[in-house]
Formats: sequence, structure tokens, C-alpha cells
Amino acid sequence: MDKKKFYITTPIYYPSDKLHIGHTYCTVATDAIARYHRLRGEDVMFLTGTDEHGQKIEDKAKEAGVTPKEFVDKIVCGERGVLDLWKLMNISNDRFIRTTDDYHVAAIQKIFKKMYENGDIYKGTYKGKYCKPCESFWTESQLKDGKCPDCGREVQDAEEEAYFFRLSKYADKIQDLLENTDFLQPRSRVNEMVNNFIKPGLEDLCVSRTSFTWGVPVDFDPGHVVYVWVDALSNYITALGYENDKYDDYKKYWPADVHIVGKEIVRFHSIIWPAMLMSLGEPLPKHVFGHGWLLLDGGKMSKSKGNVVDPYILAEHFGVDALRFFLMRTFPFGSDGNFSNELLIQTINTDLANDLGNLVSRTTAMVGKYFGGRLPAGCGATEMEQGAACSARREATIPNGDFLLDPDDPVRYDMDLVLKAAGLRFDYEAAMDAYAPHKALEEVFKVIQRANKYIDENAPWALAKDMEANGKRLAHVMYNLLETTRICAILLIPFMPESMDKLFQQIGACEGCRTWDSAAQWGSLSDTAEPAKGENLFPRVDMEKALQELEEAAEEARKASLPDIELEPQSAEQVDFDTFCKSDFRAVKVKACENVKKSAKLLKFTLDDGTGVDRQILSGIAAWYKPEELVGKTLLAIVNLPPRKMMGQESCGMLISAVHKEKGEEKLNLVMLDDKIPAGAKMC
Ligand code: ME8
Repeated sequence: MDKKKFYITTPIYYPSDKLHIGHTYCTVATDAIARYHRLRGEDVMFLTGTDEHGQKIEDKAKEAGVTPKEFVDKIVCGERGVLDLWKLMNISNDRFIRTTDDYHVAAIQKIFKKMYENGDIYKGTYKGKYCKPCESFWTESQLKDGKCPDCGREVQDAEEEAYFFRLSKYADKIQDLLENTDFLQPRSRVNEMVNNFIKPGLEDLCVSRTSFTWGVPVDFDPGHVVYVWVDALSNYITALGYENDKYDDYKKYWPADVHIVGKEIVRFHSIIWPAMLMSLGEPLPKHVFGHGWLLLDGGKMSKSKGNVVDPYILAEHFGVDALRFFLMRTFPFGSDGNFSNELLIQTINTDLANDLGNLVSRTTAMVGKYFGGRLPAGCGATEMEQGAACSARREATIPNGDFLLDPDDPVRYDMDLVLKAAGLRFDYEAAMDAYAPHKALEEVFKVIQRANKYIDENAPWALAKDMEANGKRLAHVMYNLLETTRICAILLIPFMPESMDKLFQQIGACEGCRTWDSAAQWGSLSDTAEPAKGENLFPRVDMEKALQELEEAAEEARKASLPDIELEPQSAEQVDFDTFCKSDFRAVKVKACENVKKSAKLLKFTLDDGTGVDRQILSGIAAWYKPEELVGKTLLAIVNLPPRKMMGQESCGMLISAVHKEKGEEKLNLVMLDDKIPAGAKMC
């Protein structure tokens, strides 16, 4: 039987700056959903990539003194660039598209021409407002307080000959799509789109520009480049081979099952993109899911605001899986969430170190201690448990666990645990299918917490005191704990793939009992499993120490990103020649140099200035020079400044230095002259 297909995408990223934790959030979420579908045995196509054209990139490249392609290459393929980040974060994309790839560029030209030839693109004059950072056109009525409604920044007037796409023609169809189907999720985003964009009247969209060149050229009208969003949105089909020979999967995977996108680009994906596809006569994606933003201090992260969080630092510090888990567990996927390092550390400590980590280490340690690392045969699932597990499955909810058992009968605890663990996959599945990974994780952790409680209820250490009487019961308790852990670990694979591999080894789970099917089959683990206590998968984090280390790492990264050399801007104020000539610059030779007592900054120089009388100058350069290294040097001094006192000593003149900043740090170098210049020689 053919496997079910599942095509999922992330937005393709602007490589205008390095990616931050907000971008990582979106890609990790998509990766977790893609892995979930693979776990279920589906044939998954997961696409991500980079959106490399547009004026913003052209401007940034100019600023950096490189070509736009060189600029994006560095951010995409360079050290700690986009590709490196996705590798580090264990992103399992099947394909990566760059909109500068030749096959994509050629396909965009064909797509544009197709819409032109079918009458949906026509030539006109564009008059309106343009937000450069967002690369978005706006009409006057769409502006918010005269500013870009997306980012709140200033917009510019723009007028030029341009091509337009007949978006207005599709308004009714799009409204119907949004209001009467489950195309756009979460549902709360529908009203926003309909009320803000469709009801005020959907205007035709300007889809070409002539004021810059870094884009896909319109092949039948040189001078025009295709609007970057038409170029970018089409990546979802060109990456499958639409209008190109590079790939041949369009028939297989299109329409996409879901485009995962951030809330500010829902407009492009739920209005413009379906209209383009309607114009091309192609099927629409099944869903667009608009997730929320990770906020920092209540605002969106952005490089221009300087409030970004570096995913490299966090992953290197806490581990990739802990970071992936935190992002998915903490923030409800459709809403905004406030990021903080404290929250990250708390989540690691509570969920991973305490709840999951402890469950695994306590259980494996006890099997080692009480059974020498191998459970006795026959300790596995009972018939009653298996029957109950089946009913948990059938009803897809957990019955209340009152089995008419004596309240003191410990089997009550078994039944409650078994039902919760065996029913877990169904609640998890419902949450994952509703794009609510946070909810799926909440369900898993309820069961992990239940298992920890089960340890306390059964007090294995008390049972172990009389192995003859209680050995069988104790083995069964251990089995139930391992089996619950196994089920939870399967469902955690999409979120923490590497750690779960290690965890399976620790609990002695064979390949066959790590599968999706076995996550709903209580009793899959062999009753003679051989768990082995291994490395601590999720060590507890010392909050105070970690916060300080993070601060230091962020400071280091900040410094590393500073320009190598920073110079004082040249003075705009002019000095007339006669005034300049009044300054008397002379070569001076250092006869002696010492630190000034009680001053960390000052050095005292005794200088030969050619007059035969020693000159004393004090200079605040002790941070850069040791006195002894300057003796004998020929320096430059201005000698006709009025004498002044510093720390009670007289200074007659000033030594000339060159100053600049290197990686944000002040640097100073004395101007040193050729030693063959005699003391007292005048500079002119
Ligand atoms: O929008 N929290 O690219 P992009 C959550 N090239 N998500 C965030 C975020 C934050 N703080 N900051 C950014 C683009 N994102 C286009 C996409 S698709 C055909 C073209 C998300 O690099 C943002 O919401 O600016 C978006 O979904 C994604 O990162 C890429 O943003």
C-alpha cells in the first residue's frame, strides 16, 4: 500500500542578518511535526530554505561592500550561518531551496509569464507606500498611524511603472476559503485577515519593481524585477519541480499539507498565495498555520532593535534537545510567548531533570540494584492490564480507573498508570494533528508525573526489604515503570531525537518497541529487558551560574560581531591655516619615564626637546605602555600648550597619539618618529 504523503514547509528565511531564536522556534516546530509524521510511517517531504532577493539585501550588500550574492552566500553557507544552524538543531529537512538557485529563477519567470498571459498580470503605474524592511507595499488606508501596519516603521512614497496582479478578482473566492473551510489555522487568524484586508477591499497587487535590480528579471520586460513575495511564495512549488526539471515531485507532494508561518506573514500565505495558485490553475495547500512570536521584554525580536537571542549560545550551553524541547513545551504554538533564560532553565530543571531524568535514572538504578540489571521472566503485562489498555485505546480517553478494587489493593495503581500510558498516544495524536505540540507534550508529561507518583505509591525500597515475599511484585512495578517510560520516549522522539535514542538504550528497549504502533501497545517491552543506568541525559542546571555564563557568552558574541576597526568620524569643522600654524609640534626624545604615584593612568616623561633644558610632560597612557619600553624613543609633542598641573605635577605640552577602537575596545598608539630625526626638529 502506498504510504500517506505529507508535505510540510517553513517560511524561507531572509538572509539579511544571522538567524535568531524566533526563526529557530519556527523551524524546530516544523521539524517536530515532520518527524511526528515520519514516526507514523508517512512519506514526508519537509522543505525549508532562504529567500534571497529584494531591495533590503541589495542595500545591505552595498553597505558591506560586496555583491548581493556574496552577501547572502556568507549568511546562508558561511560559518554559523543558516545551514550550520539547521545542522546543529538537528533539522531533518528533505530539501533546501535558495531563491537564487538557477532552476527557481527560471521557474519564476515562467510563472510570471503564465499569469501575464492569462490576463491576471497587467502593466500600470504604482503609487503608494513602501516599507523597505518588510518589502511590503501598502495603500494609504492600510497604514497604521501613517506607518507600516506590520512593523510600525516609516514608509516611503513610491511611484513607478509596474506590473500588477489582479488580486481583487479573487477577493470573494479567498473570503470563502478563509471563512468556510479550515484552510487557515488557528481559526482566530481568519477574522483578522477578513476584517483587515478583504472587507476594506482587496486591491490589485504591485508585482514588479524597477528601482533596484536584485531580483528575478521579468524576461519579457527588461528593467523590471519580480516582486520578492511572488518569487518567495512560489518556492513551495518550484522546490518540487514546478516549471523546472531539477525535481520531479510536484505531482507526488502537491498540494502541501501545511505551510507553517509566523503570524505577520499569514497575509501573504492566506490571501496572495492562494490567489496566485488560483490564477495558475493549481490546487491550494490544505492548511496554513500561523504561529505566534517569541517576544523579548514584550517586543518582537529583531536585529534592528538589538534584542535578539543567539540560538548557538543556548544550544551549546544547554544541549540541542533541551532547547528544542523548551521551545515546544513552553509556548502555545498559535500564541505569542515571552522568552527568557530563566524560563528555559526552569523548564529544563522541572521537566527534563526532575520529571523525566529522575524517572529514568531511578528506575534503571533500581533494576540494577534489586535485580542485577535484568528483570525476571513473567513480570510483564498482566491480562487485566492488557485488556484495560485496549479499552483505553478504543475509547481514546482514559476511563476513571475505578475497578471495584479494594482501595488498598496496589493493583489500583497499576491500572491507573497503564490506562494513562496506553491512552496517551491518542491524546498526543489529537494534539499534534491540531498543530498543538505544546499540548501533546503536556499530555506526555502528565504521564511522566503519574509514573513518578507510582514509584512513591509502591515504595520499591520497602518492597525490596523482603524479596522473597515481594520480589515478584517489585519486578512488576519496575516493568510498569520501564514500559511507561518507553511509551513516553516514543512520543518524545520528534522533539528530542538524539536523547530518546540514548534513553531507549538505557531502558533496554529494542528497535521493534520504539515504533509508533508499539506506543499504543501496552506490554511491548520484553519482560526480561536489560536496562542499564547510563549517563545523566538531562543534568540539573545551576540557575545563577548558568545565567552568568550566558551573559558572558552573549557579551563575547556581541564583541565578536563588532567591527574590527572603528574610527572617529572626521571633524566637519574647519581650522584656518594661520591658527593651525600656531601649534608648535616638535620631535622629542624620551630620557626617562615613570608611573605617577597614586595614578593608574598617568606616565611622567622627562624629554629632550632640543633646547638643552629637560621638558616634563604627563600623559594618560599608562593603560597602553610600560614606562621602561618608552625610554630612548623619539615621539611627537605639541610644546606650546600652557603648562597645567596633574596630580600636583606640572605638564608642559602633550604627546601625540593615534586612537581607534578595535572590536569595541579603545586602542592607543603613541606617534613614534624615526630615531634619526634630532630632538627639537619642528614638524611642518
Ligand atoms: O518572513 N518569533 O522571512 P524572515 C517567532 N522571507 N517567529 C519569528 C520571530 C520571532 N521572534 N522572528 C521571526 C520571511 N520569526 C520571508 C518568508 S516564505 C515564502 C517567505 C519567523 O526571515 C517569522 O514569523 O523574516 C517568519 O515566519 C520566519 O521567522 C521567517 O522570517
